[in-house]
Order: sequence, then structure tokens, then C-alpha cells
Amino acid sequence: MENTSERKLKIGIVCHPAHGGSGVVASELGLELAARGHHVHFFSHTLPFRVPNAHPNTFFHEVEVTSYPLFKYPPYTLALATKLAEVCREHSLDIIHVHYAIPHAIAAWLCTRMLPAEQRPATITTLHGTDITLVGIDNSFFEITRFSLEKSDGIPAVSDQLGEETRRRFNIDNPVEIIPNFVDSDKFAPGFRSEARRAAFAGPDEFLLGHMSNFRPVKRVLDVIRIFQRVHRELPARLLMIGEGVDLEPARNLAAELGIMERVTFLGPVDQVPEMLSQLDLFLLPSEYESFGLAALEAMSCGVPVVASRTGGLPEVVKNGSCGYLCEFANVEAKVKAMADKTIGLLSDPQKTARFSAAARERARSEFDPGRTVDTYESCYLRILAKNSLLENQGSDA
Ligand code: GMT
Repeated sequence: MENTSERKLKIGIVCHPAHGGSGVVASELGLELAARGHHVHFFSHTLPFRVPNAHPNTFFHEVEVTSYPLFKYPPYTLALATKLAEVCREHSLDIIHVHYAIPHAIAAWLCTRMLPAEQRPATITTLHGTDITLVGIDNSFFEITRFSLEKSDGIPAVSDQLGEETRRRFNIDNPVEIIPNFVDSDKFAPGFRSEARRAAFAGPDEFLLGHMSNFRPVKRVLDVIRIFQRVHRELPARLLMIGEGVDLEPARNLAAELGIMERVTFLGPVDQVPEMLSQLDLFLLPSEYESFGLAALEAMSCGVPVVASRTGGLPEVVKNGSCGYLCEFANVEAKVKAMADKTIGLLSDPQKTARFSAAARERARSEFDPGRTVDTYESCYLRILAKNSLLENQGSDA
């Protein structure tokens, strides 16, 4: 196989830029590829939050959508396809790598159709979760999601479970390749833990529990509050909630209703994620579904044990009984109780907590190394480019 470091590629990365797993993965991957000397062009309506303004080998192309009184819904997908084609013409991109299928995969395909064959980039669609399990299977999107997956040159999924789910629900011929997410364990490290930082959220004799997400219903943020209420009845504890979204207000209201508001800090979205996660004693993720659970992995990398639902790809990330606990989701009440009991059991045993913390860190460091994932993506790019150029030489215009 070609040495991946020899050929420098021009790669377009398309993502949803706000705080959320797929945008984080897209940004971190783009930055790693740029560090290897590839030229990385990010496309979105806003600069993705983990991408610095100026960074060697990276470029940002803002997708602007003109509003017009006729448009109840401004057609972002068309503006994105147009911007992609424009940049492909100007910079001869080799690849457009979209993260989260909707609406990015079809925009990438439209872009290829707008260009002459010799200027067409390869297209890759990384599947992140709800683009398959929730939005993609909705009647209004199913057909076009299926079509755009068939048209993508490569469709990586972030966990075995999501790969299986994609094959089962979409029954596509195109193979799904599993490329798990990664974490930079130098950046997400326990070294950021400091008494001074932690003191802003909890006293020295209190446990600090935490949760981070985009507060969508699938994350079950209200269950975090319910679990915490049970834990706090047994142990001196505080809760740090990082992020925002539709369930932020309901979560605040529930905390107030349960009389625990003064024990909970709602921090909103933060840029200093490792600095916050490393102050925690335990991370809670009671989601209804997670294709992977990047937030859990980032917490583990900071040496924080995780108590999460046994759902989706989470068992591929959190090893039950060594770096955290997984609890069945089927019955919400039982799940809340089980997660509270596991949390109380673990935190009441300092030696076990220390063992879990070390195991969580070690698993994140050894199993989810960025280098390995970036190697896999580079190989995937080169394999697809080689296949496409072979087809081109054979005169195929598929
Ligand atoms: O938050 C996002 O940007 C997308 C979101 C989703 O709903 O698809 O997150 C998914 O992608 C992350 C990165 O690959 C995974 O860690 C999350 O588990 C996954 N979320 C869900 O499956 C609910």
C-alpha cells in the first residue's frame, strides 16, 4: 500500500459546526490531517467550534444562504453544493468528506454532478448516529438518505453497532466500513485536575458528577437530574451540566422542582472541555441511544469513570465493570435506580474508583488513539482515489 505520508491530499470536510459529536470528530480529524501536511478545507455555515481561526494547512469556506420571501426554509443544501463545486474548481479537491449524512451527502453528490468528470472529487460520508437511526429513517428523508449513501464512494460508520444498523435499515449494496472515533489523550488528560478549578463547583469533601451533551431528548438529560437526586441523598455530591439544547430549561425546572438546584451548576457550552471534564469524579450518560458516545470517551481519557446506558455503540467504548458501568435502558425508572446505585457503590469505594479511573484512562489512550484512526482514514481515501482513477481510465461515468 502507498505510504500515506507521501501523497498530500486536498480534502474538503463538511460538518454541523455547533457543539456536538459529529462536528467535534470532523474538526479533530481535519486538524490531525492538516498536521500531516494535507490541505483541509472546512465547509459549514459557521466556523466549527474546535477549529481555530488561523491554523496551518486549514481553510474555512463559509456557506451563506440568501434568504428570500418565497423561501419558508432557505435551501442550505443547494448553497452548500454550490460552494463545494466552486472550491473544487478553484482548488482541485481530491475528496469531499462529509460528516453526518443529512443533508451533506446529497450536497456532495450534487457537487460532483455539477463538475466535469476530470474535476470530480471522491465523496465519503461518515455516519454518526441519528443521521441513520432517527432522522435518516424518517419518511421524509429515507429515500434520499439511501440514495446518497449508495452514491458515496465510501461510508464509514463510527461503531460496529451503527454499521449493522445501517445495513439492516437501509439494505444498501455499498459496504459500510467501521472507523471508530478517537480522542487525543494528551489534550484530554487528568493533569488538568486542580483543587482551585474544582472548588468553583464542589467542596473538598463532595463528589463532583458531570454530564455533557447537546441536551436533545435522546440524551435523557432529565434522567441525569433524577439519578443525581438519588446519589445526593446518600453521598455529599454536586452536579456539573455542560452544554445546551432543547432540554436545558426542562432540566433546570426539574432540578428546581426536586429542590436540588443549588447543588447543580448549568455551565452551558464550554470551549475548555478537558479542563472541565477532568474535575469530575464520575460522568453520567443515560442516553436512549448513542452510536458511539464521544463525550464518554473524552471523560475516560481524563481519567473519569463513566456510568452509562447499555445502548448502541456504548459497550464498544465503556467496558462494563472496569472503567465504568452500563445499565439496561428498557425501563427508565429501573435504569435511573440502577445508575444511581452503581454510582453510589463506586464512589463509596475510593480504591475501586481509583482503579476504574486508571482503567478508563488506559483504555481511551490505548484503544482510541488518533494516529490509528487517521491512518485508517488516509488509507480509505487512497483506496477510493485509486479505485476511482481505475474506473475513470476504463471510461466509466457512474
Ligand atoms: O451531536 C452530533 O453532532 C451528532 C450526534 C448524532 O445524533 O448523530 O452524535 C453522534 O455522533 C457522535 C460522534 O460520532 C457520537 O459520539 C454520538 O454517540 C452520536 N449520537 C447519537 O448517536 C445520539
